[in-house]
Amino acid sequence: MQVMLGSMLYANPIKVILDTDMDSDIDDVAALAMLHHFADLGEVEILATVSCSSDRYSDQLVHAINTAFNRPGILLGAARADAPKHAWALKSETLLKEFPSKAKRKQTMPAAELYRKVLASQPDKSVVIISLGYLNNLKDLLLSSADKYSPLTGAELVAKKVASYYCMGGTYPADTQDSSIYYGNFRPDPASTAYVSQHWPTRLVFTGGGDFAAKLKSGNILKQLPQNNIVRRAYELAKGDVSKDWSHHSADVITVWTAVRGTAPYFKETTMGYNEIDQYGRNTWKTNRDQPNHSYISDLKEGVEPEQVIEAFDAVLSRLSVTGLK
Ligand SMILES: [Ca+2]
Repeated sequence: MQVMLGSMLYANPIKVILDTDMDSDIDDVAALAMLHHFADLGEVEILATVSCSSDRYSDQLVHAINTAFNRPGILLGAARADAPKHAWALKSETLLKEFPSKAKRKQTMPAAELYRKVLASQPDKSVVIISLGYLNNLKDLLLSSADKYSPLTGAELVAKKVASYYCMGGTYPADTQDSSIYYGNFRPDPASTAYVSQHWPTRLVFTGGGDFAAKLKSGNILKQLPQNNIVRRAYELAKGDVSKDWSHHSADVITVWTAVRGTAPYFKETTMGYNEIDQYGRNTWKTNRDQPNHSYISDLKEGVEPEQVIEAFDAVLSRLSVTGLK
């Protein structure tokens, strides 16, 4: 019933390509699962899923999650071997052992090539790109040349086919932390971060991490799901048994939510100014001039309490039990 209702409400699902560092943190798992749930509701069509991490399990785990949500055929893009990678809370190897994908993985393509193949096949100004990790693939895409898929350069192809790009990364109004920090989405590859930020030719909405994402902790509700749910298991492996608090920052969840459902009624979007990236990958939101395609989401609307947003996120996560079973 939900699916039918969703399909009726969303006659034109948003066409999404998701780019994720499925290597270190569990909010990527929740965010990809949320995107699948929105696809179940008819709100989005997932065109492709892309890994920006060189971690050996990253694209495999993306495929395993796609399979758990009954979409094993989604095209996969892989990062270059010299791409950044991290290890932290996400227990990829264990998850892949426990949730082996029965569906054979379609051949994984280099990310920039897959972007070109998919974008070239879509209507103009129709695709929303969501990145939840490093920006290496998107720099490669912008700098790509004409190929069998399109006579356009990467930048021209993006300008023609992409409607908006939602980028999880940075803290707002400025990242003032020490220059030696390597983690996060912007710091591991500062050159790609700066290039994409400066040269992206369509609307580019940044969504913030740091304190903003940390005050919107979601996921504790996953305890209510069956034990064979891959999202629940990812949180359990990272957080411990059910006596522990499983709530976790929602950085990537915020990006997927706002890219699909927009800012209303919870989030404030700041449009005046632009994001400047320094040599260490630190961002500063500058207001000495406006760059019309840049905006950021890193505040709640006046009067909105974090608990309201957490409740909305958890309501979606609690419904993942209808799919996502091994
Ligand atoms: Ca991420």
